[in-house]
Amino acid sequence: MIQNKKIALITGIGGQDGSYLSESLIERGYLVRGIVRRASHPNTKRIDHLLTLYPNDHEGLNPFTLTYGDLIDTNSIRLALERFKPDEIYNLGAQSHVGTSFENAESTININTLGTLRLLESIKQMELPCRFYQASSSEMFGSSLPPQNENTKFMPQSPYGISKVAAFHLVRLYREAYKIFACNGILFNHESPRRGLNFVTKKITQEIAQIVAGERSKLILGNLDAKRDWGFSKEYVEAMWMILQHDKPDDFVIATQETHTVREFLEEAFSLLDADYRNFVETSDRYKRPAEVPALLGDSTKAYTILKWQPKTKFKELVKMMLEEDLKERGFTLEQAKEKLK
Ligand code: NAP
Ligand code: G4F
Repeated sequence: MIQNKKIALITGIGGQDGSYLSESLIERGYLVRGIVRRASHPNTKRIDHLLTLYPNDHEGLNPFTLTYGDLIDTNSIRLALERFKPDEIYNLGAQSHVGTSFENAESTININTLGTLRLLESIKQMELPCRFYQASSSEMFGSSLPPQNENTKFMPQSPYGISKVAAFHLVRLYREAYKIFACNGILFNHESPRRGLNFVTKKITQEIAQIVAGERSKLILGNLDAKRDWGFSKEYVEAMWMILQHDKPDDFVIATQETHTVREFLEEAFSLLDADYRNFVETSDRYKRPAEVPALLGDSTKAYTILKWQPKTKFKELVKMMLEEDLKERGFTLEQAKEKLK
């Protein structure tokens, strides 16, 4: 805490959620500090507007400051904790792509599980009086039947899911054994115009915009029958903050309580352009996974009852928001795009 200003440290600050959470915490008067990995090509596109507003040339009361670090590098984590002495830590850094985790299982577990352990151990050893948020995931429920809530059994179906289950239990253990204020937010899928390009929602809306712009003719996808509970990232990061403001550390499911197939996402997106997705979409085994999570549908009654958190943006609005944004980037409105696909 500096002059009554809370300090929040975010790992994965350059990701989809990290960027929205930074904006939200700065608005609340926090001093936001972030860990980014050194990259050969800039990986800060989603937070460049904040870097422009708050140049990284001084620290003190600067609302936004970054440092290089890596969840696989214990020393870099210790250094960041010693330098910033955060009141709240949001551990959002992860190898977050489920499909990639089948090919990069070892690094996924190193970053997602051991990275969480490195943070918790550092907090414990340094006796840092901070609150800790862990980005747990509905992917942990795997093949457990919907609806899923805090009492549903974890049956993970990917190295990513397993990495997050192990991290979930580390958080629970450090809470119980060492009295660290550590919480899990079990978030169901959440999307936005800032979503990474190789997640299915963004892939669909971006590639439709490319079709409209004449840059491609087809969209190639994997399993169209998987069901997901898709919400809006900007609203989900508010839940992260609320979880850490609660009077006791606990775990919460965050979801819209609606589920749709990938096919329904396609139907909705193409119907906004008066088009039939079947004329533009092909499937390929290349995008299918060795094991799949068939259906996710969250029951977030606990978050609603205790935190009073509830989502505003539902499926249709989310699809429209993402599609309009991708079309806009290419200079098209929905009406102009409709004409192009006729
Ligand atoms: P994202 O856009 O993929 O962001 C992940 C961030 O983690 C990126 O900034 C990435 O940096 C960073 N990162 C990766 N490896 C790292 C390492 N070794 N050290 C430090 N940082 C590292 O993911 P997101 O959608 O914002 O999700 C945020 C968190 O919530 C993740 O932990 C994810 O697993 C979890 N989650 C997401 C969802 C969802 O639907 N979005 C649902 C449940 C849980 P680079 O740019 O350098 O790669
Ligand atoms: O968009 P996805 O890659 O998200 P997935 O696997 O559900 O994981 C996301 O949500 C988790 C929460 O449950 C997070 F923890 C995780 O970090 C990530 O944010 O895939 C959604 C569905 C899957 O069933 C996948 O098989 O879409 C299916 N799919 C079909 N074709 C595709 C594709 N997924 C991708 N990425 N690319 C395709 O071409």
